[in-house]
Parts: sequence; C-alpha cells; structure tokens
Amino acid sequence: MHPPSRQDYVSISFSGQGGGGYTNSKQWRRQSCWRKWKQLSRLQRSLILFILVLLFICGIATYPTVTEHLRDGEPATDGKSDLKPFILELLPEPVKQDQLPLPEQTSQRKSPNKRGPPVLQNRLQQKGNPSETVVKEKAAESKKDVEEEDVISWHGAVINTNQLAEGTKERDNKEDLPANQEVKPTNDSDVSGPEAVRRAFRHAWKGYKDFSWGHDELRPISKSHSEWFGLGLTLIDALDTMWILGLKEEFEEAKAWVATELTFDKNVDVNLFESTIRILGGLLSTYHLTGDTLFLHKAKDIGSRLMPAFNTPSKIPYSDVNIGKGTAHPPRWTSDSTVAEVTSIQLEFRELSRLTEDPQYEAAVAEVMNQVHKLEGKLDGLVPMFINTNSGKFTHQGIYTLGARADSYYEYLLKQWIQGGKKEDQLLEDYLEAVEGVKKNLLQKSSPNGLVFVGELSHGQFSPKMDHLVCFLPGTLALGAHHGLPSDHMDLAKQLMETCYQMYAQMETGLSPEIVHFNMHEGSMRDIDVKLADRHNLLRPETVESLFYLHRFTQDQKYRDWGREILQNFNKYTKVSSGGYTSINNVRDPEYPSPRDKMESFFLGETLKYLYLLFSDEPDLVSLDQYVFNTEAHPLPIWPSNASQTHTHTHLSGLV
Ligand code: DMJ
Repeated sequence: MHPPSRQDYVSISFSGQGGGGYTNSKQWRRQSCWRKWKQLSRLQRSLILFILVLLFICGIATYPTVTEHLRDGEPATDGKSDLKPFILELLPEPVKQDQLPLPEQTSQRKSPNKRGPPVLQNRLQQKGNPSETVVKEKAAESKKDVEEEDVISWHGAVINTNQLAEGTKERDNKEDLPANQEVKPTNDSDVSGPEAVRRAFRHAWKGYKDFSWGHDELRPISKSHSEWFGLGLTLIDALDTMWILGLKEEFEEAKAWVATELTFDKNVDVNLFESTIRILGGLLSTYHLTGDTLFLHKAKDIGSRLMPAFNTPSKIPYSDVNIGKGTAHPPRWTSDSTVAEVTSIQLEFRELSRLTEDPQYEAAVAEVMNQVHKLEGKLDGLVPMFINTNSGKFTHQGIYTLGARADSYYEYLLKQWIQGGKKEDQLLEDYLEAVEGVKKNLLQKSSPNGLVFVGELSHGQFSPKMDHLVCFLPGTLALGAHHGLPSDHMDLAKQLMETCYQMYAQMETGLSPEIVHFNMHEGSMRDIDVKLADRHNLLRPETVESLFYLHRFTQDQKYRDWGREILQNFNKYTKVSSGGYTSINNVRDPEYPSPRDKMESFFLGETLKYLYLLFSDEPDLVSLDQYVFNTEAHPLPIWPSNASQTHTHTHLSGLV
C-alpha cells in the first residue's frame, strides 16, 4: 500500500463538508452564516441592518471630496473609489527616469507636445469623465506621498532627497540653506519688467549649468538631468534668448560648448518636428542675430541629417530619424505622422535652403504642404490630427482641434506666407479658410461670464475642451491682422486673449492648467472646470507669447500687467531654490503645487523670451516687420525682396 498523496489527504479531510476543496469550504461557511442569520429574531436583524447603514452614512460624510461636491451642488462623481481607474485611463503612468528608453533606442518619450499614441491622447472620445471642482482630498494624498520623501523649502520648491544620489545627500543638506537664503521670493516681486525676466533666466540657467550642463533638460528637484536626444537641447533652445536678453557672459559659455562639444554624429533617434523647431530653428536664428557662421554650419549639419525622414512612399515624413545612421521610421505603434508635426517644419527648412542655396530642403517641405492642401477630409479648412506616411491621406478623421497635434499647422500657414513676402496665395487662402472654420465650428461662449473659447469637434459632437496650447491663437490672429488681414481677426484675438488670461487668473496658483473645460449651461456657477488629470503646468509659453503680440500691436498696458502676474506666479510656485524652475502637478493647490522635477527647454527658449519682449521698452526689439518667430520662438528673417541678402545680422542689446 502506498502512502496517501497530498491530494488524497485534502480530498478526504474536506469530503464531509460537501464535496471537498477550497471552494466548497467557502460555500459551507456561507451556508452556515445564512443559517445563523435566519435564526436571529426580526428585531435583531433590523438592528444589525440599521447599524450597517449608519456606518455607511458616517463613512460618506467624512469623505471630503464627495461632500465638497455635494456642497457645490455637483454630482459626486469623482469619489475616491473610482478616481484611480479614471486617472489611469487618462494618463500613462508617469515615466520614471530610469525606465525611459535610452536615446539610442528611440525618440518617442512622453513629449510635452503630446505626440504619443492616439489612444492616450483622444480625450474627446472618453465619456463621463467627472469634472474636477475641489480636489483637496487627492492633493492631500499626493502631498502625503511625497512628504515622506521630500523636504519642502519654500513656496512649493522641494528638495527631493529620495532622488538624490547617495553621495550628494550630505553636500546638498549643507548647501541648501545658503541657496534658499539667496533666493528671496519678495525680491522677485520687487523687480518688474525686463530686469525681472533677466533675473529669472539667470536663475534657470544656474540650475541648468550646475546640474545638467550639456544635457537635454534640467531636473531641478533632484539636481540632475534628463536626456531626450542627448544633444544639449536646453542650451541650444536658449542661445538666442541669451542674445536678446543681453546676457553676454552666459551666451559666450554656451557658444563655446556648441563650438567644442556639440556633435550630431551620434547614433540617436530624434523626433523630426521637435529637433527642427528647437535645434535647427535655434541655430538658424542665432546665426541671424549674431552673424556667427558657427551656428549656420551646425544648422546645415543637423538639417541634412534630418532629410532621411522624407524618404517615405508618400513623401509625408516619418516622425523619427536616426541622425547618425541616416535612417528614419514612424513610431512603433503606427505608420501615421502627426499633422502639426509634418506641417510645422517649413519655416526652418525653407530658410536653410535660402541660406545654403541648396533647394532640396525647401522642396521636401513644400511637397508636404502641397499634398495637405489638396487632401480630402478637412472641415471648412480645419485638418484632422493624423496623416499616413504610406498613403499620404488623413487618418482618424472626424476630430478637429486647435490644440495638440493640429495647432501649429494653422500657425505655419500664416507664418510661411509672411516669411515669403506675402506672395504665396495658397498658404493665405488655407489660413483664411481655417480661421472661418474655427469661427463656424469651434467658437463658443462660456457661462456665466461669456468668455469666448475654442472647443473641439468629434464626429459632429462639440466638446468645450481647450488645451493651453490653443493660446498661441490670439497672437497668431493678431499677427495676421498686423500684416493686413481682416480687422475682425484682431477683435477675436483680443477676446481669446482675455480667455487665456482667465485660464491663469481663475486658478488658485494663478497658473493655467494644461487643459480646461468651459461651462456652457445657463446658470453655471463658474466658467472654467479642470479635470483631475489636467491640473499640471509645464511652464508653457503660449499665453505669454500671445500677450507679447497683443501688447506690441495695441500698446495696451493691461497685457503687460497680466504678463507680470504670470511671471510672479511662476516665481512663486515653480522656482526651485537651488536653481531652475520646475513644472508642477497641481495648479489648484497653492499650498502644495507638487513639483514634477522637469524644466522643459521651451521655458528658456520661449516663455522667458516672450516675457522679456513683452516688458522691454526697446522700440521694436526683434521687429515683427523683419522677423517671423518659429513655433519655438526662434526669430527667422522675413525674406527681403532682394534675394542675395542671406542674413540679417542684427546687433541687439549692445552685444557685438
Ligand atoms: C513648444 O515646443 C512649441 O511651442 C510647440 O509648438 C508647442 N509646444 C511647445 C510649448 O508648449
């Protein structure tokens, strides 16, 4: 006889309770509970039920998020239990730095321009998302999470001790105190105008120099850096800003790095659009401002290395290029490119052709514009968000937005027309038609205060959602009016400018979230709602960019006042004591805006540059009759009618 196996033993020991096994034991327990429940008197049962109901009500009453909704008269839809799945559905998990793919592997990081897989981006199609009203519960939760690891210095600036390398902990503890004392928030509001911007730039630059010199982006909280392309992105993006701000010393050290360290002969994947607007655009504009051919040579080098992107069946470029290998490819998940990306590289490539007298660059980007011009699938001049690199046709049709993935298509229609001396009628016609398309399909007014806003359309259904990215539009409309387009464009620009300002002013920190939703129902209590997943601020430039244009053309002081408020709030909530500024997670919580530990290169390339130009009294500093800014705020010359003049070497702010 063999000894009983483990299985035999289990089956024997449970067989008396109805068949054996874990499931049956559970069944047996349930039956016995039910029997006991039945044995209770009616009074006893009622008493137990009453206590359970009481406990449930107490639980609800002590849960602040829900009760605050009730107090506001809003449906309690963002209760804690369904919050997590809601956030997870909208946002990919924040990518930890050490989980990021190496630059050699891909350029497809989580881009601040939201060029990720469409499924993550198309919020229009997500039904039933609860609006955020008061979100203190969630903020408190995240605050608690981070507090366990961080030491708060002041006004939301946080030293994240957990993220520091072991070796640097001691040093930081000793050095933080003087750094904190050095930066006094009250002083920032004492200084206003261009000097305040110079000061902000120096502070941002200090962080970049100390902790991320030669790398792509500063991570100011952890005093480290992040790499996207591994090409010194912030340094290149900031070159012409330093020149315009008259920061000679900083400019010279950055130039020395470009001369001795910057090489594009690297096995890295870069995103065609991002590297065109930031690197090619930055180098070209610095060449024009300084006349230094170092920058032109570098521009030509990167420009020619980006050309393989256009080797596609349709000639609509791929999103990614390996600038070392000379190969290009679409993102991993699709053969589509983003419409804004393929139609917002034209200013730079056209200028490169003019300077080098090599027509290949201009020809490649003109082909894209000609194809997009003829494509079916537009709605009154409005374009879908995706285009296929094989067929050359629009995909994911039926969704129209002036925000992510479409925004700078409209901007570059107008700006190419201006760049080329207002001769290319097709560009102008497409732009004018699109502005009418916006008015007809996307423009609405909010309730109760009638803010004019640009919403989105999804398969005929209007959504009152507006990205902060859309705030480029007031500036672009005003620029068009300045160059002779209908004056009602200027009227609309002013109305939208007010709305973009309100997106800041109505938040508790005075800083705009990434996305807002406008209320349109009569009797609404407030104009603007913000969803939980949209409360972050990435130090974006679009609103201050438009303020610059509006002030330049109207000289209305209020635009400077609004810009000053915004700068003060950047200083208050995003400035990190040891150097740099950080994007934040929650513009609705002034107590704890929750730093994200990233200073995007466009903060130096765009945001601070436009603020400086807004405040500067230097007449026509970077004249809008001589220059057109690319979508990353790099000024490129408007082509003179005399084609032999190839650069507009301008000595600005006393720099030679
Ligand atoms: C920048 O890279 C450019 O302005 C782009 O057109 C949009 N996004 C960022 C800034 O928000």
